[in-house]
Amino acid sequence: MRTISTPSILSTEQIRQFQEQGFCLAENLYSKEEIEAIEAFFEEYKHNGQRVYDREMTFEEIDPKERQLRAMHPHRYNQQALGWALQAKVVAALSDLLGSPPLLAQTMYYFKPPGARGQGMHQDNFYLLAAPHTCIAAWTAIDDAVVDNGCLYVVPGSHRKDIFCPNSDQEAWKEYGDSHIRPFPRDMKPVSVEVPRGATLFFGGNLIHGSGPNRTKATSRRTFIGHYIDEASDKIARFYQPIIDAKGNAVPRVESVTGGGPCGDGWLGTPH
Ligand SMILES: O=C(O)CCC(=O)C(=O)O
Repeated sequence: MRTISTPSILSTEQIRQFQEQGFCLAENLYSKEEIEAIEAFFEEYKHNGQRVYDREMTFEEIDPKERQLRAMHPHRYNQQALGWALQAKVVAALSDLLGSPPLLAQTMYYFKPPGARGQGMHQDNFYLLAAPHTCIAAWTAIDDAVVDNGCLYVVPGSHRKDIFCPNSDQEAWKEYGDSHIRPFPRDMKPVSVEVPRGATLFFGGNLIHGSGPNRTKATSRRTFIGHYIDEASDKIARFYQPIIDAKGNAVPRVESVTGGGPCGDGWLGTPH
């Protein structure tokens, strides 16, 4: 990743935090009206099935017992969802962090209702296999994401490490989303990152992260997520094709590689 000298929307402090710790928070990139529209769109989908989509959209029940649901790649099936992923201020913030306009690889929407399990700790580029640079996430809270309803946990500074998670020390990592009490390697200190409704957390594809369970009785923790790659990328796992540029056009020059798959799959805090 390169960084431009004169950022267009983020502050130098936000960029410094991203470079040093692997993540930073930006408020008010999406307007109040946009957040309400995203919320209404996915609530309609949940209640009315696939009729709101132009074409059938994958809707994974990633943990049926605990109702941990996520919509996968809504941008491929609906223009509005594509527009939210390529919203101008989000693209500007990503450009500030990457040093060039981002390419879109994935969108997801997590419903995470009361009682849902968390997501086991992982590094996103384990799944995306973006090369030569790692990927980046824009994670926008639709509900205030706090410890009680299952906010993200990140290991600050771990973005500098190679991809090794969830490959190593599997039991410790995969249980994290469920219990928060499993032992971690000594130098790994996950911290909770609370994100208010409407704010966007950016984090690098090598940053170790996961999320806690939703322990509330009545509060969901819904999130709209985009994963992006650097303009210089020339490889990505097949699951993420087609790669889309900031104007919404497919970018055929990015080659598919075998392996990888849906982000976080198999590491959802449930014993396997
Ligand atoms: O929101 C969550 O619970 C997990 C999201 C995640 O792991 C990701 O966006 O890469």
